[in-house]
Amino acid sequence: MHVHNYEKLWLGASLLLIVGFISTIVYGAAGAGITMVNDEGGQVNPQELGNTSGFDDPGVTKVGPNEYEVHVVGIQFAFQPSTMEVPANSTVTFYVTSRDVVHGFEIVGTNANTMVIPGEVSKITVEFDEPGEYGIVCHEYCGAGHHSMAAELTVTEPSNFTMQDDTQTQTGGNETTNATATPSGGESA
Ligand SMILES: [Cu+2]
Repeated sequence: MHVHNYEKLWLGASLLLIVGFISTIVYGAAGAGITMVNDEGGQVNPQELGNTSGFDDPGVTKVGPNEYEVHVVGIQFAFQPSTMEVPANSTVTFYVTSRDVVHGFEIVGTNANTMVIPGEVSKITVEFDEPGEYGIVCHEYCGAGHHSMAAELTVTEPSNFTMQDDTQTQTGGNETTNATATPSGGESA
């Protein structure tokens, strides 16, 4: 069978396009440090979060030099805590779970993005190189107030970073650490 040269050219070009499309999908799924959230975070009883280590007092905990853990609970229609602060150039591991229905957890502008399922702990590790403000949104429709379900993450200059008081108590007692004032203040005297 005779195939015209012009037709061969088009066949070749369309094959190239198909290979190109497959490559972009493979790169998007496996390249650029992208990994799926798996079940490594473990399981919890959503009714017992108040008695579950980490989720009984959600927030930021220092676990090593430049290493932080953040426990977050999603509820209709908020994240606990609603504001978080970590220093730049640190490794931050988020443990996120839900008390009621399926929620989403996305740190806008990063590739940190997971479903939040009651009973499951979604574990994501993020490295923030630059100080900045990040919005955290719920991106799984969870009910009438879904659109208002958001939180805020502040990545501060490491030299300006001070752990908030309640987390200092967790990591080692507050007798020696109450001399430095936190920038937020918040006294109602
Ligand atoms: Cu939602």
